[in-house]
Amino acid sequence: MSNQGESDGELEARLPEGESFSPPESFVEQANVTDESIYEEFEENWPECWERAADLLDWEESYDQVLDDSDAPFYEWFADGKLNASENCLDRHVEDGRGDEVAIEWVGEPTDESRTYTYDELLQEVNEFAAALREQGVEEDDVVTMYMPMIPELPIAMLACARIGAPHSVVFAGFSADALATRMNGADSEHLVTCDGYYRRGDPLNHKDKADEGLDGVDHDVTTVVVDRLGDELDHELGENQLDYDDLVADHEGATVEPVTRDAEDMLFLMYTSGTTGQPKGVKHTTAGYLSYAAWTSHAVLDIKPEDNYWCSADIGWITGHSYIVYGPLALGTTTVMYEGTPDYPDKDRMWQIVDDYDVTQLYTAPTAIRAFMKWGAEYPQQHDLSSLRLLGTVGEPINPRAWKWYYKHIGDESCPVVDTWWQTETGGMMVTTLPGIAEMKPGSAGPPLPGISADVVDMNGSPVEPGEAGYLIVNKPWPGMLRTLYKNDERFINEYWDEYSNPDKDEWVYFPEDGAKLDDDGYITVLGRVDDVINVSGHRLGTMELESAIVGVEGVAEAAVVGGDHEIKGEAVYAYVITEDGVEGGADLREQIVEGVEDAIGPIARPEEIVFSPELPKTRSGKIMRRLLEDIANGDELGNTSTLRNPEIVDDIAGKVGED
Ligand code: 6R9
Repeated sequence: MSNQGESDGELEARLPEGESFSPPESFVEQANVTDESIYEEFEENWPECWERAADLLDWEESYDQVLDDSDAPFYEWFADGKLNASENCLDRHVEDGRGDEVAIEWVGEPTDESRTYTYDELLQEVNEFAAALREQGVEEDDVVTMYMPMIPELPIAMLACARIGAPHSVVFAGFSADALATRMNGADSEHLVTCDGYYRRGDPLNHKDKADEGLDGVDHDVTTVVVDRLGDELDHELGENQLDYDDLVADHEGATVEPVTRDAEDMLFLMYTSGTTGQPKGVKHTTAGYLSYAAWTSHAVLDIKPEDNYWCSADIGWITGHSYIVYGPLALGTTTVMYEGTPDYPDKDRMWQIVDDYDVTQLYTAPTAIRAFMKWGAEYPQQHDLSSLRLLGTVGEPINPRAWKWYYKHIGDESCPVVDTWWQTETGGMMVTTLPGIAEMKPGSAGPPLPGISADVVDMNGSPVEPGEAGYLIVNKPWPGMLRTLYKNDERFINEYWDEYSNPDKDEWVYFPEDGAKLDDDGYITVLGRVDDVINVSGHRLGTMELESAIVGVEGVAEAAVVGGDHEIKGEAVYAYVITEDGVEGGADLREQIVEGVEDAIGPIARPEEIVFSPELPKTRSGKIMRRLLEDIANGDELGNTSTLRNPEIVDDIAGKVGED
């Protein structure tokens, strides 16, 4: 790579803040989208412009109308069109004669383990598993839950569900047994696909026990399929109503299942995400709107072409993995790389080893990972040939300019555009980012809204703010990939996303993503972070209410307040302020129990960075906990005015305890 001797300090001096970068010529020459007039074209032609996305799919029957807004905000897209998502991701590529091209390159955590699935092979296994699910009694519209790590059977199961019209609900494998039970109960899901275990930093990790524990908390009967990922490394037993994946697939060897004809607006999947209250939200995505939007953004932003070796390093248990490991890339017929393990196993160059081995052309990852790479040092990427890379992307949280520039230089060799993509579980796909073949890139600022997306930054009353001023991000026109509702909870759907800025009397509907943002003079949006009680830890959304209720559930805890504090690698980390019950000592034992309580309720990602015991929490006279103050304390910031507090004396006391343990 060039400029190897340059230190980060020198790089920063050369690339000062506020500077912008032009898309590299070599990239522009071959980009999928290069004509700037696309913005105008979409605006003038809205909503018909979205036919461009729909045209990326194969339809069994064409739709009558692009957008039906007669029952806003319950919008319908491409209504009355008919299609199948699995057919779009598999069969049509095989029919095009591309069956022997690679669909999935799976890289196991052990360095000697990998699997390659061509489109032919993937279609075959999806067919066999679809037949097995049917035989298990899975019917169209039954929700099938998947509680699986990054193994090929996860996308296979998702596509098998899509094939038979059964919506899936994937629960991140790192989530706890309780989290699994809550989601299965919430979705009335009677079917589960899980596995015995998987590798984490060289050790086999038992997953089946956690799944079984979760099943104990499910209030209805469930049939379970268990994938044997670890073989002899880990023994597991099958209980009642539990079947082995390999046996099932072998029983259906050679089976074919006709893809079920789905209506455009039929549910493709549910994905639970943390919200302001303790109960996670079941975000509902549909077949045509979601799939066309995932495919369109994969084409326009990730620049995916069939011959690419594209790699998104997210976990399929999150929306990023759904849209940009599975549905978008496979709909476009490319090769999608899937990695089981962590970036530092067996060593801190594993990611770059994979890029090198598989000639990865695009890499889509998270700022938290980039900050870790930065900390480990440029010598790790420098050990490998990364010249196959053509585009880099980030998602999940704001990226600081320093991390952006490091990524651009040390991974992209200053010859790959970096797309900083803002979007959410609810939006289905990317919303705000530069088009890599067109726009200038500004480190730290995601970019303008994509063509056809109408976003703005407003104040509390909904009036646009001046450039440079902080406000709230809003989206004031619908888009195909948007969530349709929260599962069986239309009322909460309206409350959570539409109440704040809409004007129902005038039939004006404004979507509120609950993020703060600012605009610059060129219309670029810098996303500042969540404005609700959600913490973004390593790009993962955690509700403070969920965390607090887990902590209060620990014996000896009377009250708890949780806030997000700045963290060098994770972006934000969990800070918990805890009041113990009378007579209970806040010490190492209780700390351990709290950590355990949080891991049991949510999962290890929610583990508190710091637990501070205090006799009281700072409260306003009306009794509200002053979270902002607790955030300042966590960050070691200067504390603002405390005169509105009922108990100002407590503040110094708490501040003195941070960093004590
Ligand atoms: C895709 C995904 C959504 C929240 C979102 C925002 C934050 C995502 C971002 C970003 C700044 C970016 N977020 N991308 N913030 N810049 N490029 O992450 O979905 O897990 O639902 O999280 O993540 O706060 O509201 P999800």
